[in-house]
Parts: sequence; C-alpha cells; structure tokens
Amino acid sequence: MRTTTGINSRVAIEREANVGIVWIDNPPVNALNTEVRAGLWSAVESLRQDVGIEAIVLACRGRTFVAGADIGEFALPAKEPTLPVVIAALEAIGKPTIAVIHGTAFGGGLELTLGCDYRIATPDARLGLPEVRLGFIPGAGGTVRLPYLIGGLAALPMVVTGQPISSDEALALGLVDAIAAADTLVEDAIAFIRRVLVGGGKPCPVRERREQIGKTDPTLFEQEAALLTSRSGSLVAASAGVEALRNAIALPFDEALNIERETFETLKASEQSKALRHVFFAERAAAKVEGVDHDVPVRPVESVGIVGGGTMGTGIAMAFANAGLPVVLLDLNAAALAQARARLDQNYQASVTRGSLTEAQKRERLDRISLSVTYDALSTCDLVIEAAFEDMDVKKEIFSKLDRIAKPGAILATNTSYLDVNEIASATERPGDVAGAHFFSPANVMKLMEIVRGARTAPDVLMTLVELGRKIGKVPVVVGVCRGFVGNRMLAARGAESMNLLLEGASPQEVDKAFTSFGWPMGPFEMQDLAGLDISWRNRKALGQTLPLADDLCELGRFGQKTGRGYYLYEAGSRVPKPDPELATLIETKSKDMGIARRRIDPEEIIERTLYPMINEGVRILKEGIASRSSDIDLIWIHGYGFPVAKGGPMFWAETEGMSKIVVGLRHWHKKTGRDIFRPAS
Ligand code: 3H9
Repeated sequence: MRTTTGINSRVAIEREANVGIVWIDNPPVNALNTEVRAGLWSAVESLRQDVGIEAIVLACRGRTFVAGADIGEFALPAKEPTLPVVIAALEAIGKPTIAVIHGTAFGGGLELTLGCDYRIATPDARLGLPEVRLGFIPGAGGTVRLPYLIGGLAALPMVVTGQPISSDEALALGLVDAIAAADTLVEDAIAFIRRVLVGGGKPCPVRERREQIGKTDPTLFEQEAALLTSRSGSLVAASAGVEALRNAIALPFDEALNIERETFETLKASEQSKALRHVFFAERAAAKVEGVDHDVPVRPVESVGIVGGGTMGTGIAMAFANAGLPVVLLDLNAAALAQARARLDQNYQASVTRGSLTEAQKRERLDRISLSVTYDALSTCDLVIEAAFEDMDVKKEIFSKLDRIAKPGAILATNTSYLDVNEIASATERPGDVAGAHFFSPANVMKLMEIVRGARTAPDVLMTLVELGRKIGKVPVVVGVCRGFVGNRMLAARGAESMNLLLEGASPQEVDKAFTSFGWPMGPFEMQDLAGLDISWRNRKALGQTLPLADDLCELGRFGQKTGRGYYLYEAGSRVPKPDPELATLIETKSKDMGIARRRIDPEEIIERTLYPMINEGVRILKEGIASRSSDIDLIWIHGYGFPVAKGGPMFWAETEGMSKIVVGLRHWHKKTGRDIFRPAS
C-alpha cells in the first residue's frame, strides 16, 4: 500500500514499500522556486534518514518535468536552500536515485536530474540547458555534470546554443538510461531502481564518472567551440559556457563547480541577462490580449487562403505550409502564378542548398501550396490573408469579393503595412471577422506577426490569430489601428533622420556600420534594399508626401535588391551589398542642391538621431493605446526589424539608458538640426 506525506505545498513523498517517490507539484511548469527547493531539501533529508527506504524516484505532477529555475525570482537575492545545495544533498543521499522525465527537463530541471544516479524519459521528452538564451550559464552544475556524463564534445552545443535534444538523442548520448511510455513512466522507474537494488544497490553519482569527459578530444572541442560561438551573435554567455566546460575538463569537480556558480551569478546580474529575461516574459505577456477573455474558444483553422503571390504572399504561404497547413495561393493570372511558383521553388531550393531542408521536405511543402486564379478556390478556407498591392481601392475590392465567397465564420485578414483596417473591413458585411495580420519580410523567416485589431474585430478572431501565430512559430503581438501600426510608424520616425544623416555627410555604409556595431544584424539602408524601396515610395505618393533622396532613388528605378541597385549595388544573383560610387555622387549633388553643408558624422550621433525619435514615437504609441504594453513594442522591434535581442528592445533599452537622457538628446538634436525631430512625418 502506498502512503503519501506532504512536505510542503509543492513537494510530497509517496512511499511504495522500500522506494520513496518525491513528487514536485508546482504548476504550470514545475519551476524550482524557493518553496520547491525547500520542499526538495527536506524530502531528501527525510528519505536519507528513513531506514525503510532503500531507493528514491524523483517525479513531477502536471504537464512537464521541471522546466528550470523560477526565472521570476532572479531579480531578487537567492534564498536558501539554493539549487546547488539541494542537488548536492540529493547526490550524497547514499541510496540509488532515478529522475523521471516527461515534457521538458530544462535548465535547473536537467541539472536536478544530473543529481540523480539514473534518468528515465518518455519518448517525446526534451532535455536542454537553455540558460544561454537568458544571458547566463547554468548555475547548478550543468556545465560540469553534463560533460561528466556525456563528454565535453556532446555537452558543447547544449550549453552554447541552448538547443534542447530529444529523449532518443539523450539515450544515444547516455544522458538518459531508459525510455518508457508516459502512462507507465513512474512504474517503470520503480522497476528500474528495484533492479538496481537487486544488482547490489550502490549509488553511482555523476560526479564520480570521469570516463566520458576524459575522452574529450581537445582539438575537436576547440574547433567546434569556435564555430558555435561565432554563430552566437553578441551573447556573452555563449563563450562563458565554453570556458565553463573547459574548466570541467581541466579542473577538479568542486573547483569547476565553484567557478561555474560565480560566473552564473555575475552574468545573471548583467544588463544582457536582464534584457533577455525581459524578452522571455514579454513573449508570454503578448499572448494575453487586453480586454479579451483568455479562455474564449478559438475558431478552427485547418486551411489558409492567400490573395497575392508577390514576395509577401509567397512568404506567408511558406510560413503556413512549413507548419503543415494546406494553402491556396491566388493571383490575377497564370503568368503571375508562374512567377509565384518560381519564387516558392527558389526560396525552398535555397534552404535545400544550405542543407536546412531535404529535397523530399521541399517537395512536401510545395505540394501543400496549391495555386489558383479563381476566388472560388478560397471558399472553403478557414482563414484568408490578403497580401495584394498596398492600395486602399485594391484592398476594398478584394475584401468585397472575399465577403461574397468566404464561408461563414472564416477570418478575413489583411497584410497591409500601413492602411486603415477599419476602412478595409467596411468593404464587407462582416467587420467582426476582419483583422490585420501583418507579416514581416521575409515572411517565412521573420517571427513577428502584428495582429491589427479593428474597431469591430471579434475577440475570438483575435485569440484565433494569436494562437495560430504561435502554432506556426511566430511571435504574435496585438496592436491598434493607426497609420503604419506600431512597427512601421516607429520606422518612419527612424527613417526620416537616417535620410537626413546621408544628406549631412554620412554614407549608407557608415550609418549601417553604426547599427551593426550596436548589435543589429543589418543597418537601415541594407534593410530597405532587402525590403524594396518602392513600397514606401508608392505610399508617400498616395499621401502626396515626398522624401528627398529616397524619392530620387526610386525615380531612377533603384528599388533595392530586386533591381540590383538601391543604397548599394548587387551583382547578378548576389545579395551582398557593395558601395556604389554613383550613389555617393548622387547624394553629394543632392546635398549641394539643397544647400546642406556636409560634415563628418560619428556613430554616436547616428544612433542618437535615429533611435531617440523612434523611442519618442513609441511613447506616443503607448499613450494612444495603439500598443497595450511597452514590452509589446520591444517584441515588435526584436522580431520584426532585428533590434538586438540582447538589448531587450527599444523601450527596454531606453529605460536602461535613462528616459531623461533620451529627452535631453532629442532636445539637443532638435536645436542643432533646427528640425522638429520630436514629430517626424509618419
Ligand atoms: C535556470 O534553470 C538556471 C539554472 O541553471 C540555475 C539555477 C541556480 N520560470 O512558455 P509558456 C511560465 S534558468 C518562471 O507559455 P509553453 C511562463 O512565464 C531557466 N516561469 O508554456 C508562463 O507563465 P504565464 C531555464 C516560467 O507550454 C507559463 O510558465 N529554463 C518558467 O509554451 C507557461 O509558459 C528555461 O529557460 C520559468 N523557468 O512552454 C525554460 N518557464 O502563464 C523556460 C515557464 O503566467 N520555459 N514559465 O504567462 C520554456 O521554455 C517554456 O515555458 C516551456 C513551456 C517549453 C517549458
């Protein structure tokens, strides 16, 4: 007969004859907060002293094993017992132990399992050390016990990239000892540990197993470490993780463990880690839509229609096809469809060439996208996304057609980058079903999905789009209606000043270099060349606006990569930007014509004059309620425009810089340039 004793509200011990089962129950993800750690420590102590207990099983209630330390507690000083203390007690219990893994054993969760002698997992479990993505290294023995168990080379990618592995991979590496079905997992763990008892019952702590780590080939380790850290961007924790593994290989166990802990504490207090933790919680907060009941039933979406087979339409089609959804792609005629088909093929082929997709996967994904020239083909779709020409009349005509053919309850979304979603919705008899679904180029890669809430968009439509966005691997953020929504409206604030910088003396290369040094993957001019200059040009023309230089480039047919020329030159078939002497002359002539004296402009000025007006616009957007949270704006810029994630997004960065510094800077540049950079054209 089994008896259960509660240790505290989060931990209990169940006794099954001579086996003690320690249960953790801390929904939703069994994070190791102070109470769980305290409960575990007491449970270990109690079982150590219990002479009737000969072996221990460690398991979790709910949907997952421990997903890590409680990230929310990291802003506060660590309370005793710390996780390393709990794990050391478990490791020294003197009786065989086994961890039972279902769902995810991440971070401190995986480290906890490494304090046990054995591990058993379900077939779909995932194991990983994602700490690097939060800006620090594992702090409870992960960088030491993991290489002890699986060798330095196998531990390297787990520590440096944070990418989890499957239980099959873990079994092959020796990280888990057995795999068992979810419904018999605990029983199988008990049987496993009883077999250990029958075989002699001696514990074999990971800290005493030096065999695998001793086999680590130093040359291969350094080669692999150099490759992985070079791909990790500006993440300090990636190289710190490598150093921690080097220590595990070279130093005695306890020494390596102590250095790991010190590094963890230092990195946890860094600005980079604070920024990355902010982003972690921002992503979870964005899934909660202001004023909408989180439990509102969502509409089923099993097929998607796309109107428009251009760059955006095909990218969006790929995003859904990649997630396994069938897509109908519609365009005006056979010629347009042939171009769309060629574009899809070319994009998938690039992935095959890179090695990220197999030929069979490419075929499978292409087969999910059917092409059509008749609107009737969209009549069975659960969601239709219009990705046509950025023109109100064109969009309204499409929506009135969609209104006629779409089935009742279908969601009708527009991928407009700037236009009024309410006016588009007015072309239908069902404005409640209409919303914006604004993707970012390239839509199959960029993670942001700005979901635009019209005045009459139904709550379940919003929640369906949020859930669907997450399902296809996007980061959905709900925003309100205004010209350019959040992202492009702030981009306009940045764009105006970056253009002035060119006229006053900077080159596109200098501006872009200041951005990449700040941490952006590319600068504003390279980005415009990638996206195409013609879209915003057409937009300006529609509004009767002009933008010196940018308009001149477009008049000359320099639309960016698509025409081989923009702010840079692109050789045929190449996406590598090259400085263009012709453009340098064009800019100088323009400055002269406009009576602007050219001067040297340093990188600090470039950053202040472009980012400060953007942040100013962000504050205004918040005041108007277009974005519900400042962290939503951060996500939009990180996932849609490549703002460096390690700086937490523009609004978080502004807070770290100090809002007063931004205001003083804006006043300074306002005075110096004589322009109202507080209120750029939007
Ligand atoms: C660590 O372990 C350090 C150690 O080395 C050293 C210690 C000394 N803490 O993502 P979801 C919340 S660092 C606190 O939507 P899913 C989350 O905020 C940690 N809260 O679910 C959300 O709350 P709410 C290393 C956490 O099913 C709710 O749980 N571990 C934590 O899509 C549901 O989350 C990681 O980095 C946490 N650790 O995905 C793993 N985790 O409902 C981080 C989640 O109020 N977590 N929450 O918005 C994940 O990757 C995903 O949550 C997981 C589930 C895959 C587990």
